[in-house]
Amino acid sequence: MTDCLFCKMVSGEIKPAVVYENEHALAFRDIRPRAPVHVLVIPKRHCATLDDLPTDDPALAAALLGAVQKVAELEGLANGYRTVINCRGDGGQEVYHLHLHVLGGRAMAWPPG
Ligand code: D5M
Repeated sequence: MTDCLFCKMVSGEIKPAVVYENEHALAFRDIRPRAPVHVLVIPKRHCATLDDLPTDDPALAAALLGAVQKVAELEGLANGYRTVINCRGDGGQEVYHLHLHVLGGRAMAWPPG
């Protein structure tokens, strides 16, 4: 999608601080970090929300979760981490290109706000 911020990162029009990528997923540092480590994992193909993730393409979901595992390894999150997907309005989603937040480097509180 031409007017999607995160699609521009996939195409290279905007250059994020890339942490990891595989065939289907790109991981880069969040511009407004909420923890010492805050990385976003996105699908390279445009999906607006979690509800739009195609369930007929299990390789895509597997690649996203595999990228989360790889980010945790690369960022040294041996003590654990949190993965968050904000979905639409009540979920607090701001950018409408599916992304998994990977937060770590400190202990997380529960429940989230
Ligand atoms: O989270 C959207 C996230 O996207 C939020 O944590 C900031 C991040 N963001 C916004 N613009 C950028 C750029 N340009 N680079 C890196 N990170 C960015 P949401 O779950 O939609 O609320």
